[in-house]
Amino acid sequence: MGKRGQMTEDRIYHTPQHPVPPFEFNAAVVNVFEDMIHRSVPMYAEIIRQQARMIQLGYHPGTRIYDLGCSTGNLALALCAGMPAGSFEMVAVDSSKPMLDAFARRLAGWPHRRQIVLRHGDIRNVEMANASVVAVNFTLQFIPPTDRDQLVQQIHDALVPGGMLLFSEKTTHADPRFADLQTDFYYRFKRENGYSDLEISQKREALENVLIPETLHDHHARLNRCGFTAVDVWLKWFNFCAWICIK
Ligand code: GEK
Repeated sequence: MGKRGQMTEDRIYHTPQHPVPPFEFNAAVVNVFEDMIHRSVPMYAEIIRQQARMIQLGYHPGTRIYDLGCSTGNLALALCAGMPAGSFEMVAVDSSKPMLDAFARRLAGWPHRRQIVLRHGDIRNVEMANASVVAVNFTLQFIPPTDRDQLVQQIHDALVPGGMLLFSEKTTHADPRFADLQTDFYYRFKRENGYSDLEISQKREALENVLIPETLHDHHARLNRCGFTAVDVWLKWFNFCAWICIK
């Protein structure tokens, strides 16, 4: 990951917009993505760092790692930093071309670049097989809820026995007392990271009906329905949650 000091600052919602358009992963977002994700996702760097370690433990030579909704490749670059060139194969998928272009530019300097295939497309249509690890970080939340079961089933079916799904999401809570507390602490986090109330409220409006969070209960029920028998929350920060699931 690049140094945060060198990142372009996210000022997308800095000035009033009427109306606020629905959020998209376009070139303007990609340009500020590093800054945006670190200032908007609590524990993001920790999630990527520990996932890279879990992948080092769980990866079997001859199998593949998939990163679905890979954005600009932070997980892949953490793996490059931790695993020797030639020691793993990864397929990284994203539907945003500007994200993949940025990923390709970052990868160019690494000796690992030929073992990471960047695929432009919708993760609902990607053919997957022989996976020892599938990572889906903060991306299932952008898939229409009615399509989520089928995608998680495809992931399960693509994993080899004992394979891992590493999964992170923004969640919600069925009990409004906890839901409100989580939202309150999340907005405090964003304010502490320099976002104004205007930026917070315009981003919330932009994500309405675009990012659709589910409860932990919904996620666990789906993971079980799709055949994952071992599911553990390894990190939770209010409404942000990261799981490890084993086939
Ligand atoms: C990270 N995992 O840095 N098919 C493919 N890609 C999609 C789809 C789809 N249907 N929908 C959204 N995306 C990353 C962070 S960001 C999360 C993930 C965030 C892509 C979208 O283009 C974007 O790159 C990514 O999923 C979500 O660890 O920015 O909040």
